[in-house]
Amino acid sequence: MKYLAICEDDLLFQFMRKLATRRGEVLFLVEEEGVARRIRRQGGSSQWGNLKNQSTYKKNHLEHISQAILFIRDAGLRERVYQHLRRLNAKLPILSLSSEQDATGNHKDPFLRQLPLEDMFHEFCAPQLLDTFNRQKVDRVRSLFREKDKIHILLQHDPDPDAIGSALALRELLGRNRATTPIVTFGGVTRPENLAMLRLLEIQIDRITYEDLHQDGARLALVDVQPPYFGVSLGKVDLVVDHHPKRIPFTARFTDLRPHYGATSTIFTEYLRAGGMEPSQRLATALLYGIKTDTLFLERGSQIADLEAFTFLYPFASRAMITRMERPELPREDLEALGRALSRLQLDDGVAVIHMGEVKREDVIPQMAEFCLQIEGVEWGVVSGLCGDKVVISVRNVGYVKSAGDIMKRLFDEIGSAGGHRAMAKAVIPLERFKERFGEVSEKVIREAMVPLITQREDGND
Ligand SMILES: [Mn+2]
Repeated sequence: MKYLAICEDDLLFQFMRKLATRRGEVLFLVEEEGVARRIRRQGGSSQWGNLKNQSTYKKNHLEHISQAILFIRDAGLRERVYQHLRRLNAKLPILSLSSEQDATGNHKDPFLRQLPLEDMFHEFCAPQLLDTFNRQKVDRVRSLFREKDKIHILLQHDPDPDAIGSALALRELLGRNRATTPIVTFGGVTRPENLAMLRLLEIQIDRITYEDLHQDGARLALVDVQPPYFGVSLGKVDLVVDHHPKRIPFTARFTDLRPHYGATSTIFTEYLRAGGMEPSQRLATALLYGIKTDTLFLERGSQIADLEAFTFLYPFASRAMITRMERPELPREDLEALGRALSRLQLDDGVAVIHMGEVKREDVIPQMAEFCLQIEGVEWGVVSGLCGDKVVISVRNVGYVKSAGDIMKRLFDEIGSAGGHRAMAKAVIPLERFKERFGEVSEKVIREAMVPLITQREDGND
């Protein structure tokens, strides 16, 4: 291989040093004699000449060159050099580094590759910068507390997997245990998936009262939440790590807010990596589940950072446990209601519609909609139920059909809140408003409203 490198100074030489100082491998063609000499002094081979003149290229016997690399900042000059090279050899492979996107004109040239410098930065420098940044954060977090301090890790009122995973990670990062660093909340975990998470991963969350927050000089750390959320003064706060935007000002000794991240667990995963720590299966599972639920499986507001954290955690985590968290046990009464509904289930064009009547727990409804997809011949599951004075409707489909979110928005957005995406959607409508529009809440009404929209062919004017 023989490379020709055309550039304005010796920066490219520094980048390619290892390759460039191997005898005869790379010839640097530059405009100034001084630069050419500098490259030669450092062990490279170089020529110099006016880059604008065709004769410069002829003189240097470029017919033996197998590839060319251009690093020329001036767009006009870059274009001219490119044209000269093409004239010499129509199929010479050329790599052009440049500071702009789409820099070397608009060539449909299969033998030209353009690489913007910002891509190089993104790929190679940005991760290093982030890692040292995280390393510094970890150092700071560890310096916040003294060994004898008790630390309360305070979560929101109904802690979710992202908060729980983050709390575990913080404890791990500090090398502490439950006795010295309990995870606390003023409320309690209610969602069945989250309760399953606590049970399966053997995580304890203690209920605390406002008065006990700083008992015996206990320190206070908040993850996945910020002090103003609580609506009362929390006293001195040592640490806040969160991915929600800062809407109301607050003070804490250490703050790391990254509103462009999909999950706080992503921040803690980066901390662990920067600290050179390999997560245990328990911790990796908790963090992975935190990222998964907060980003709706990396779909909602997720970032490359979330994806990278997810990829890092995946081999350490237990997939079986996550599956068990996602399919928690159901209340018997609700299952019985489902059984009755299933016994009279009728399918229209692959659409299963079930109205469960009053349900004990709202989350049973989406779980049932999910379950419908496992019934032979079902492509759409529509399940509704009454929760207090709200009508809740959940829709799931197999994914390669119409968008569930669009249909729900069209039908229910005016009278309640409705939305979702292609394969999963939800509507919550005040009972009164539902009755005003549809008369009553029944399987028949929901079927008649939804099935035509689902089964109607897309004819272009839709
Ligand atoms: Mn979160």
